Amino acid sequence: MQLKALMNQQKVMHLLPARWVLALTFVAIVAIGCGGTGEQGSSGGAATAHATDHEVAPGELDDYYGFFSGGHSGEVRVIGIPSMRVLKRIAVWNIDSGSGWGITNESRALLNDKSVGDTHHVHGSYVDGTYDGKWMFVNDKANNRLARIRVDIMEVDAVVNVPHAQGAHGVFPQRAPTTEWVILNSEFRTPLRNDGRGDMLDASTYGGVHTIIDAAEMEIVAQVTTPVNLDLAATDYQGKYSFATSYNTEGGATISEMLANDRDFLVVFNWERIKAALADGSYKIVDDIKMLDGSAGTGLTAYIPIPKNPHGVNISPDGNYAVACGKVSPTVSVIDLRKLDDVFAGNIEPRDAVVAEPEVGLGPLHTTFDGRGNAYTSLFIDSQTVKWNIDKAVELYENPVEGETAVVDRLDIHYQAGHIMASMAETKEADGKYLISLNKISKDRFLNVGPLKPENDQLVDISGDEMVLLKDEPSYIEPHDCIIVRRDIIEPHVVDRVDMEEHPDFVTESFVERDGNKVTAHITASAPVYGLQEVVVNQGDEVTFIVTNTDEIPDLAHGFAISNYNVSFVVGPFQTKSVTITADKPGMYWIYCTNFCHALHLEMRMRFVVNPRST
Ligand code: RUQ
Ligand code: CUA
Ligand code: CA
Repeated sequence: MQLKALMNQQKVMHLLPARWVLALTFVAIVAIGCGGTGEQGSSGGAATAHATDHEVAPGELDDYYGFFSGGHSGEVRVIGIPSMRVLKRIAVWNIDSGSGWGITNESRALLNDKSVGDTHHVHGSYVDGTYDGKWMFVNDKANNRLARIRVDIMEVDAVVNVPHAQGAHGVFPQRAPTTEWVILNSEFRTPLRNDGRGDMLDASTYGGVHTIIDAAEMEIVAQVTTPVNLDLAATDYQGKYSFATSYNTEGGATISEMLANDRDFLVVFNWERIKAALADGSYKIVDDIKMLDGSAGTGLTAYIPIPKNPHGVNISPDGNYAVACGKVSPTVSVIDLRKLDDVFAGNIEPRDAVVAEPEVGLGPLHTTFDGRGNAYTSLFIDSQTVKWNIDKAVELYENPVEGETAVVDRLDIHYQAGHIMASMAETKEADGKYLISLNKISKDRFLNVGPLKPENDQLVDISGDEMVLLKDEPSYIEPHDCIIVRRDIIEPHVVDRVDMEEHPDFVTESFVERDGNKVTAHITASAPVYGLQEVVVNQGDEVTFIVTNTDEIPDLAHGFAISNYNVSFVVGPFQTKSVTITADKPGMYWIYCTNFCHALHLEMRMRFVVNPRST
């Protein structure tokens, strides 16, 4: 192992619990023992000859949309690639004072009054193995939910709350023939009916949950339970199988327990058999949800042993292989999906589906693809992107040749890569142009902004034989993952205004109505005036403001903030949003437009008058 890798490892050691340090040191020793991981990382920046033109001049547009999860910021970001310009922040699980997400009635109904979330993985809906530009799906690991984003308006339109699951992490839509199902893994094993009964400290009773969600209805179809945990997720290109890595096959509740086994599992879920079990009623209904037992021997699942505490699982764009990263093993495991039918038929052992296990470096987490037969794996501990050839790895696994490796290039990254993603790599149209290494630590790459530093998303040109680092991009907490989608797939679907009638209470005439102590103000917003000049209510009234932006000009959004009443939201052209407050503070409060819309934007105001309760 190179010195740099060792140093990086030292740097990360103090971030990790002592027992993990021990385990990782063990892995490092093993790696040294078998002759290390080989080549030097290329410097990235030296070789520029084949760099594609990644500069996007002022006024020019990007070639790709990147959809990035925002980690515990709770949002999803839309980033132009290759410029890396942040184009939009889509509020998902967070409260956003800008858009009013989490403040309006419409968004609060979806969020169920929760205000935190942890987005890890964003994936688009598919037709025939490539994106159809309709939806994005994103998980919430903290509050165990799945959100659907409409690509046409880039806002969340549906949320599913997932019971029986904690650590709702890996998410993946069905890739073919179309996205009917979306699967969501629960990374944390829990008591399956977590209602406080039984010995809650007895981890042997816990299980993991593979939740199947109907993409169109956004309802839970079923949950398949496993004795092991289920971490990252993938689906195949045929609509036959879904996958989960499992690092806690020990059923442990502590780190040392979870690291006991040398091998854990890639768990495969057989959709045909799941559908058959649902059809013939072989499930239990728990809290209104159909729950299927996916333990070994039920036939619904296959458990493929792979080393050790595996993390990411990604499917090669030709649909032939699943690549699972070893995390605590310096290897990645390549599973030939064409052998899965034989595994389920009992013709071969699950482990026989593993057709390569190349040693790539320390801390392999995730893998992406260029569509030319190469895979790119992120190495957390080595702080590298390693490029390796899949066919070569399969060949060498069968016939090892002394001194030969499937690794073709290494690029040092800065620092500690988590996820990695190449352009269109999660589709059959992987084009091998750009790759983004989503690094956890930026260290000295940016101006110091205090104790909480940005992460570093690095853009890499992968169009040539050698990888070339193109740019560093600071990012706020904490993109785990992204997808990179060709512009021509997304752009035709994006609209400038919604259909006004989408909202049942859209406003074309402004007026106020009263029903007892409930007051509803229907208000149009059209630059530079609201449809009402004042709304007068009595202290204690429950007041609903429904605001429709009746301007149809693209770019012309209006805001609606109520002074001292903790209300602020924006409405895009033809959009309607509403908010309900209790008028508990007597006085006169200006309602004003927050979004600069007109030369007289500052004058776009109206008064909210709350008469004091007569005593
Ligand atoms: S998982 S890099 Cu959701 Cu690796 Cu974060
Ligand atoms: Cu409307 Cu500013
Ligand atoms: Ca383990």
